Amino acid sequence: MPSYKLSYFNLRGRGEIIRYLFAVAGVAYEDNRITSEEWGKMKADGKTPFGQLPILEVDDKVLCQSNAIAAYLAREFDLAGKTNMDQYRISAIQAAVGDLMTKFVEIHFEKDETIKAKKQKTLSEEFLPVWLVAVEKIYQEGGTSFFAGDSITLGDLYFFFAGESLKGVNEQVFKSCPGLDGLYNRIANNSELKAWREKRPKTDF
Ligand SMILES: N[C@@H](CCC(=O)N[C@@H](CS)C(=O)NCC(=O)O)C(=O)O
Repeated sequence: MPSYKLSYFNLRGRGEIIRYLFAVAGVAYEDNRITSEEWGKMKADGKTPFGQLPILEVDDKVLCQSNAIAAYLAREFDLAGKTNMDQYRISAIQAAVGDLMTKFVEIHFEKDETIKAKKQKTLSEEFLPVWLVAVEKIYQEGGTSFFAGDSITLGDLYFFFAGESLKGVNEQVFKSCPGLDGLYNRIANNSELKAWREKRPKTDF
């Protein structure tokens, strides 16, 4: 087994999907949480290919881009689905979650309170209802207990990551999507993921 060192900020953010993979696979890694002072120096040193985090050091190789790192680890840990169609389904969920997170981040950093409220309203009344129906449909079409087969994969972890944020705003968010509601609870009950969520550092996002 190679040595793994994940460097990211003390946030869930773009690093958490990688931490979920290590947790579910039961693989040891260094969870290196960088302070803003350390980041200034690290960025200047040019160790990160895009001048951004996360990066994952696998022995002496530096991997970058969170989704690429997640896909790499999922394949290493047999959490990447079995078929081409499984991989499509995982990619579709990853992209859908990416779209949702982009909206969240945009709203979070909006300084004008009127624009912020307007963006929030558009998200909850227009974007999210369409998103939920589409994700529920992708799940139901699979006809299995997880997004891509009958065991947990990277697709489920992306969905769960988004679900945690959505539930932080509205605990009942999946009420009208019975498939997603059951799926969320099934993933939440994964014992390794549960253990990680209980012990991880508490951060706002
Ligand atoms: N596409 C990249 C985006 C990475 C990214 O935006 N990283 C942010 C934190 S979430 C960052 O490093 N910000 C600090 C900076 O740019 O100086 C990925 O998914 O890894």
